[in-house]
Amino acid sequence: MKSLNFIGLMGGLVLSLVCIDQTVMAAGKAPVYNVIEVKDGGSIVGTVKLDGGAPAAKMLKIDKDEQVCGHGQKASEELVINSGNAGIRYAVVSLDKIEAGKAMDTTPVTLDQKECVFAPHVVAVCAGTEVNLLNSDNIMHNLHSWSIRNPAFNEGVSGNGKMVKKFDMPEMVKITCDVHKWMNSYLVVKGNPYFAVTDADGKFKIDNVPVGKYEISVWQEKLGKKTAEVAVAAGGEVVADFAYQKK
Ligand SMILES: [Cu+2]
Repeated sequence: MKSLNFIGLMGGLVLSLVCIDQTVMAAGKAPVYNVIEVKDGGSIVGTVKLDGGAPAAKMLKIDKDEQVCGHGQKASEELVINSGNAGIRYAVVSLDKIEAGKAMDTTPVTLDQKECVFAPHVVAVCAGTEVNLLNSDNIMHNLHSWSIRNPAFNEGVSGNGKMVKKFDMPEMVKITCDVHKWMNSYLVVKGNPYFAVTDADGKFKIDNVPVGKYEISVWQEKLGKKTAEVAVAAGGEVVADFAYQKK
């Protein structure tokens, strides 16, 4: 019986490994993207809002390195709502299925750790971009990337130090500081250049889109994903607004 149990266990393990492998493979199925000259492309603009009133910001308890991080509490940036127009900041709007268009912009970007907060809270880049990971504080921070398709790292970064990492694979990467448990951010790596992170008014613009119909998606870390259809006309500007409902 023992050996049968053992065989059963091994079989289960093999099955689990196969399942994990298939999950990774499925996640790795990014559409191929071809760079073409975009003639008379159009733009997509819009606002991402929260209907039903803004909830009070979640407060983060600061209980370490208070001389740098501040005393008491900080407002979480997991859901930042503009009190004027209900716009949501740090939502990522993208055309994930587009197969051809403008060139990828791989200009390096910066993700800072400042006063014990990641700044900005959400960064979106094209695959192949180098990210300058700064520590602008004079205390030790850590950079822990919860990545699967890109090489994961979990390294300390000394006060006023810097680390450079390149992200070659499309993936949503949560990045945390394991020294200060309230610190987190999202680095969104995309396989094409048609994306934008909403600004403080919840607004976005995606430009130089080839004429055609597309699926457009928005992702927000607390509210999830929404998808719509959009038709881009030559030289035109089409509006794609999104509204989440307050939970
Ligand atoms: Cu930290």
